[in-house]
Order: sequence, then structure tokens, then C-alpha cells
Amino acid sequence: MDNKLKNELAVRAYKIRRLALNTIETAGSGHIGGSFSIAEILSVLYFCEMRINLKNPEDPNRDRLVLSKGHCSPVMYTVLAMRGFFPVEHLGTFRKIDSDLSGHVERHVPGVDMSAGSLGQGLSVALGMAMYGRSKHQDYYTYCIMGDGEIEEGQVWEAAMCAGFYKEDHLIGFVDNNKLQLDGALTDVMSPYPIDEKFKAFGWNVIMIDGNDVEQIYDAVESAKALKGKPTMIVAETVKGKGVSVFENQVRFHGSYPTADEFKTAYSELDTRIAELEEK
Ligand SMILES: Cc1ncc(C[n+]2csc(CCOP(=O)(O)OP(=O)(O)O)c2C)c(N)n1
Ligand SMILES: [Mg+2]
Repeated sequence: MDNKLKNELAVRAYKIRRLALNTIETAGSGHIGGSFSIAEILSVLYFCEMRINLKNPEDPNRDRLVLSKGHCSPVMYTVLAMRGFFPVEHLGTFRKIDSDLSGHVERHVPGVDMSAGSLGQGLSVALGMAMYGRSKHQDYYTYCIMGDGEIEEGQVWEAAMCAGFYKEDHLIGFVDNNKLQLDGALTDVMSPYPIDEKFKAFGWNVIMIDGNDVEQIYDAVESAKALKGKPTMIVAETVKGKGVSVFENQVRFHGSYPTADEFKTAYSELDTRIAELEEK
């Protein structure tokens, strides 16, 4: 990956965080922690890797993305708006009573491939999309992003077994391994570790990366695409609330609304980081 692209995607991730935070502030609620941990993953996918058709968002040949951790709608809707699926101003209606942009991702929004919010279902649906594509001799990829707490759900492992058995090599998953779930650490609530060995046991190619590093995300996706005969799970080690000191690794910021001071600190830190990256 050349340095220019690397920097563009890293800056983009921070701009995504800033606009997602602004969207949450306007709405008066929204999930910060899990939105911020996947900003780099979405930056690389939507601004570099995915085949997208803005003129026809439902293009049968498009790449699909299932955000199985559907509570992270603030970051998803922000990315879709920044990518051009709908006007950025529309984010101002997020979580308002008559808006199509609700607190969990919904299929009727342009660019959303699956309604989600009830955790644990996305990998099954993504697998179905991948199997359908293969049956129609189409070459699109289907991505699925799951939370690390989410993979405590049993249905995930049924889909994992099926994908491995059927060698669905156009299915690329991410586990957002931010180490926290709704009200505590994974290791205190119900540890899913070792995540890599579990997916390997179901026949997956597994790649472990720093999930807040755009180059590592890009390399992992490129190598997943090059591999034939196995689905790939990218276990992305991330920081929940990444990029803002008062949000990072704080269970409270799974879904709580920041104070006025915390918003001030957050915007200031994000602006500083954006300026630093843009100077590079
Ligand atoms: C089936 C189901 N059970 C419970 C919830 C409530 N819930 C919403 S988010 C969440 C925690 C998810 O943790 P994780 O997957 O680690 O998400 P992240 O850290 O990325 O926010 C829970 C339990 C839900 N949405 N769906
Ligand atoms: Mg988590």
C-alpha cells in the first residue's frame, strides 16, 4: 500500500469518528465505543476495497457488507453518507422519530445490506449472500463485521461450521476484538478466546491484525481475496472508543451519552489527530 493511500484512509477514519460523534451529539444518543473501534475497518472497506455502485446501490454485482453488530449504526450511516449513498446533512435526522436512520442499521437505508441489532445473526445472512453469489457465478465478496461479545451467540458457530464446510472463499469476516461488551470485559462475562483457534477448527483461514491500522486491514483483505477454498476471518484487535482519551477502553461508552466537557475533549483530540495526519 502506498503511503499516500495509507494516509488518506487513516485521515478518513478520524473524520468518520468526528462526524459520527457529531451525529450522536445531534441525536442525543448512540453507541460510541463500538462505532469508534471499527472506523479504520470501514474506511478501508468503503474507500478502497469494496465494489460499490452509487448509481445503483442494489447492483447485483456489488460487494455486500453486513454490519452484524447493528448497534454501531452511527459509524455505518456516517460512512455511507461520506461515501455518497445519501447526503451528509441527512445524518442530522439520526434517531429522530420520522427518520429512516434509526438506532440500529436498517436495510431500507441505501447501502445497508442487512437490518441488524439482534446480535449473532449477521454471519448466517452474509454466508447466504456468499452462497447465492457462487450459485449465480458472480464474483462479488460479502463482508461481515461482528463484535467480540457478539460471538458468544451460538448461531455464529453454526454459520462458521457451514461456511468452512462449503469453502465459501468469497466470505470475509471481521471480529472487532475490542475486549469489551455491553457491561464488562469479555474475559469476565463469557470469554470467547481463543477466537483464532475456534474459527480455524471450523475450517477458516484466520488472520490476526491490529484493527486500527489501515495498512494491516488492507493487507489482510488482499490476502483473503487471493486465497481460494476457505472463508477468511480477520480477528481485528482494536480499542473500544479508539481515538479519544476519555472514551478509550471505557465500558460506560458502550452506549452512554458524553457530558459537555467530554464532547469538548473529544472534538479537540479528534481535530488535533486529523491535523497531525494531514500534515504527514
Ligand atoms: C441477541 C442480543 N442480545 C443482547 C443484545 C444487547 N446488546 C447490544 S450491544 C451488546 C454488547 C455487544 O458487545 P460486542 O459484540 O463486543 O459489541 P461492541 O463492543 O463492538 O460494541 C449487547 C449485549 C442484542 N442487541 N442482541
Ligand atoms: Mg466488543
